[in-house]
Amino acid sequence: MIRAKITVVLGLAVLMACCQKPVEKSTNPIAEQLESVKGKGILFGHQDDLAYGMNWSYVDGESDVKRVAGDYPAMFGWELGGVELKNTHDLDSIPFQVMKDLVVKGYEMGGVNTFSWHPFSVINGENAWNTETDVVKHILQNGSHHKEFLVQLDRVADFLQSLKTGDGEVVPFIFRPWHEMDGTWFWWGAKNCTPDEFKELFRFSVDYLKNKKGLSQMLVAYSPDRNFTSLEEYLTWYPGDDVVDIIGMDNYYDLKMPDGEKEAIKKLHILIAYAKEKQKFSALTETGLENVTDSLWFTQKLGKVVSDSLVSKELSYVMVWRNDPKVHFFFPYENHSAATDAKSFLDQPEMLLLNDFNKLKKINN
Ligand code: BMA
Repeated sequence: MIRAKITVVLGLAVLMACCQKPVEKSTNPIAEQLESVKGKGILFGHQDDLAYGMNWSYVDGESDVKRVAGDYPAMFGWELGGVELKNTHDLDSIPFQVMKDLVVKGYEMGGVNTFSWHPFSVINGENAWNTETDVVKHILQNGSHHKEFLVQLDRVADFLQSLKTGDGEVVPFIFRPWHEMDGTWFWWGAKNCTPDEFKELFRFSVDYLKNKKGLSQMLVAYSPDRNFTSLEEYLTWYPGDDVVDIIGMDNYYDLKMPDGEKEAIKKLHILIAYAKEKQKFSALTETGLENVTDSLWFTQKLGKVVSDSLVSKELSYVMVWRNDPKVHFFFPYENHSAATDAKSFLDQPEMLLLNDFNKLKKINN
């Protein structure tokens, strides 16, 4: 009798396990791809890569990464700042119409697109770096400027919804809002809001875009800067497992300090452990050495980080910032003193450029 009961209970348990809805992340095409290459390599990403570089802008097929390393990055980063004002160009002068085409192109080539957003404030109209006025508490649901904020989100949604191929196929993407909140340089940063206000802002934004605007093709990344030494500190601003897919960190600072790669690795281990526990992805969402002033930075700093045994097994991607000749650059251009080293870094077995990524995806399918 007891044995029969046990058999029934076990049978039910097996049945329930089989019929459980798969976790949402495995239904997102990017999640599937990241899952399929996990442990086989880390995607290399570059902000604005297909739009402009150090000696060119808006030339079809160009890419500073390709010029130096022979192939495109596997991830393309883009900036949405300005779309919330209905500007025709983003903060960094890319026409949104052109960005749209390049995002679709990146997708059709097999790459992953990720978006950052440095929105202008609805309170004083100033840019993301203006911290004179508190904004966050005023744009939350009961705040004085919530309606204005909804207009901003609507415009973000309009743009993201418009990302479709010529055949009308929806382009999946990663959205990485409200980044570096543990720093004090953005109006959503640690100087201008409390962790609770921040979490509410993050949760509201994701819920609105996903559920009100139907952007289910979106994965969401949480990426504080490197100001933490424990999981508890890392999670200070964490808005919740239900709204985050990618456990990220931006880190420029550690990687310019002597031995700083060890610090960066320790922090990535914190992210990785949490991501594993929660079945999420982990990423170094932004890094780089401004103007690549150390010609061995790629192999000696970033290269050491990605070849750490746990990092190489678990991390999904690493992205460096943009190459703008008028402001700064984070990937060497042809004949730059760091170009050979950057290529060596990208030749490391851990690193995936677009062709590597596409081949791995084929093998796994
Ligand atoms: C910063 C700089 C700025 C740029 C901003 C948003 O790090 O590159 O020039 O406007 O990112 O992309």
